[in-house]
Amino acid sequence: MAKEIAVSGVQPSGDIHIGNYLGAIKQFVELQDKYKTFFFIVDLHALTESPDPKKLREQIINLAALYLACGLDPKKTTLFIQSHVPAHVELGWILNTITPLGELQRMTQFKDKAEKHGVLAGLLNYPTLMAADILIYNPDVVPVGEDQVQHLELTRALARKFNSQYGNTFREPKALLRKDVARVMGLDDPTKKMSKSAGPNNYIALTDEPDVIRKKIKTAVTDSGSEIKYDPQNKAGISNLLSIYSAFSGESIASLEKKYAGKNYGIFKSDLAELLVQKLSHIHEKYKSLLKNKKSLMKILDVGAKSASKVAEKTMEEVRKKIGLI
Ligand code: AQP
Repeated sequence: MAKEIAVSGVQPSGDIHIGNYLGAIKQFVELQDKYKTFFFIVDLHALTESPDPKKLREQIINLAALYLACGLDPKKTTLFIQSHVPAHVELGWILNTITPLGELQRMTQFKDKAEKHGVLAGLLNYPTLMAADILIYNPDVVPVGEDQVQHLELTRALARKFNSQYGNTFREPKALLRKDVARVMGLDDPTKKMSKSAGPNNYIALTDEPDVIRKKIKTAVTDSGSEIKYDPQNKAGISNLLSIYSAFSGESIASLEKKYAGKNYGIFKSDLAELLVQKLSHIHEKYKSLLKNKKSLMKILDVGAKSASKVAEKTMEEVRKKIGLI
């Protein structure tokens, strides 16, 4: 039987953090053995945040190295840069023509980011390009963090609409969420999700040096109490740190609560920092070594783009026929 298909990506829009890792990249690595996988560097989406061109180029290569350092294997997965498969943009445009404006305007990410960057058409149309990124590979599942579920719902709605207007073409892919940590919260504001664009004190980057990790965990916001207890409503900060601890150690939250009963925040935070230093050091070392050979990274991405293009072109042939372009 043919393997099911999984598709997803990460934007090269800044330091990749433990939220991106736990919500997305860790799942990518787990899925590459079971599924036929397409994972990419979402560079066209990163343009919606007006990046410095030189920095963007660097972040694209850095993300490629990080994907590999986290355990993605180009022999098992198709790894590529979104803009190297131009069919994504063509399908994105076609999907724009069946997307109600109101649907785009009500997206939470658009509303949040429009406040920061002003109302740019690219920000508004982000979800239709994302729908194209996904549907062009006709996947069964899309591993994402919880923040992307709304966009995935729109993707499913667009697949349905296209199918009913032009005949059955796309599958409706399901979001694949991690049950334990679908949403990692910001260290400096645990009421909002951890985010690259929220500034370095908000997140632990996968490439942070040990002392930076220790300092960030030490200064992470906690509530005024002293009990190490999971209670996201009343103790958002400590609950977030417990979730992170549990995700990286594999220990349940209940057993961590027991382990730290009667101990203070300082001891808990110091143990968490050492855990993160230890778990991330392997990724960081591998990342630094991979970056020494950028040519070889680009080669992997080129091979990936060629292989992704074949699948994407096949879908586009069918789409062009269905809508009357050919
Ligand atoms: N805080 C989070 N918790 C769990 N998962 C998260 N993801 C992002 N933040 C968290 C997941 O990471 C994947 C890649 O995200 P992205 O780079 O495409 O963009 P994003 O969701 O907008 O991530 P950021 O970090 O907030 O970036 P900026 O600040 O540039 O917008 C997605 O699967 C996402 O769910």
